[in-house]
Amino acid sequence: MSIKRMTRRELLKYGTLAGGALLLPLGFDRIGYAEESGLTVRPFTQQFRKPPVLSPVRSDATTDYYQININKASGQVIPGKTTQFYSYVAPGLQPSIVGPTIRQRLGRQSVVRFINNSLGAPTSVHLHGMASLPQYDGYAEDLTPPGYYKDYIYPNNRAATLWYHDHAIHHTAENVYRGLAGLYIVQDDLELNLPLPKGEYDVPILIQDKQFSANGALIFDDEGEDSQFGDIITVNGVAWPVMQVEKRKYRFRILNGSISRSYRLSLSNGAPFVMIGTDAGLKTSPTPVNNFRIGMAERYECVIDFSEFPVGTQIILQNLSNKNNEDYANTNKVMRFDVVAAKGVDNSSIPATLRTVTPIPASQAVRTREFRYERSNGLWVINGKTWDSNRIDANPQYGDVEIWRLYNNSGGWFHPIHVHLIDAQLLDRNGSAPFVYERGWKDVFYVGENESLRIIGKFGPNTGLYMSHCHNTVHEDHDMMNQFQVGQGTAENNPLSVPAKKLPAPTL
Ligand SMILES: [Cu+2]
Repeated sequence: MSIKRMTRRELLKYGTLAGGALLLPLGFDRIGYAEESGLTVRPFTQQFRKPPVLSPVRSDATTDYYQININKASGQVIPGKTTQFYSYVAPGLQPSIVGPTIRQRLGRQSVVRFINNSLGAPTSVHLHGMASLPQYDGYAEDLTPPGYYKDYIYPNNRAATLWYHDHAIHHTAENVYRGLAGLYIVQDDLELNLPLPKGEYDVPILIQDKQFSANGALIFDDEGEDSQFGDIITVNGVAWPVMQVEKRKYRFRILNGSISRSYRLSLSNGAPFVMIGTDAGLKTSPTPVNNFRIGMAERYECVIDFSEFPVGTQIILQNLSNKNNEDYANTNKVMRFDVVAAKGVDNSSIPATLRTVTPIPASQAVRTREFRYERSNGLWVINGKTWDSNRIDANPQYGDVEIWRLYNNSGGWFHPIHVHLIDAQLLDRNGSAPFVYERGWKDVFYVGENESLRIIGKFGPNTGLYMSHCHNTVHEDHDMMNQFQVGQGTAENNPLSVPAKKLPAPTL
């Protein structure tokens, strides 16, 4: 821990003990790393950008083949500074702290070759939200060392906003933080035939908080395996960008790709978000809200209608913050929308019915399991246990519907819990109905302070071993992760059955 860091930690402690920010400089709740190191980063000075869409290397009747190199690289994340980061990058693309977006159609297969070229550390790639076979799910111990590659096969069996990110055992947080994350969007005919905003008006927003030293170096500091909070908010790899939006409707796919920070998003002019989707795709019907909470790895989709605002209006996407996040001077801001004239007529609309999400009644469950997420003796544990790849913590049979009760008895932390493989639904939180925007298919559930959630899901469509963990990836790494096995474990569904291969790779 650096002396600077200690200074900051002492300030945090002092601020808490003294009852708040009054002792700190005006307008500063806490001293962020940038301010402490003398780095000035002003919000809303950089242009918004979308990550580039990755083209396949080749395609055949059923499958699109992609190739992504995992490298160390550098580029501009904050104005005027060069930052070293990790990068998912492909030939012809500029290396970025956010990977390229893969866009796919339901039913087509993807083969994505991830090549660990020069990272200097082993990797594993998880496509979050995809029902991949265990050997392609990014199992934490299915590592690709430097000088190796692995071809991941994805069935594209759900139309949703997914993301691919590193999942290497004990190093997920740092690898994701340094840049190993990208969006993966699957669309089906049903969705494409809806009159929702499309094409350039369908925009991904990947939010991550980071911290930098004065020379622009990325600082990873998990505060003693607790959490990694940054004082600088990036969107698609750019600090506090400004996006020119036409006077019309936009669809946004919002992903919280942060390590430990959750957000409560709102618009500075009070305009609503019309919520249309959850982690695993469209909801049954749109619901307007003035703000919503998004935990790490959660995805929410919404439509914002800018047609009601005059050209020149500036609207800040704000973060109202949630409990147990470290707030700094500008972590209450995410990005800004500047309204410009529409280029044409907006023919898009938000239909009253998006798709059918049939609720699973609790009565369908064949059993209930309980998982307690706790801090114990300096470790993050589930039911008192840390990760052990030799232990199976639950063994639902193929097709079983189960209720999982997720407990967080602490007031000091929140835990967004991710269950691999399945999509599930939130039945209730502390006995109350879920928030309207959570009502749909999800794979991450925000287990807040002193909360008990009941989620319900059907185990399939694959058998084998899968992980479940807190998506505060610092917690996950140390070691709030366990695993379940659907049905029988076989040689075929073993997550270690298709190991990475040594380079050079044959032509894809
Ligand atoms: Cu956690």
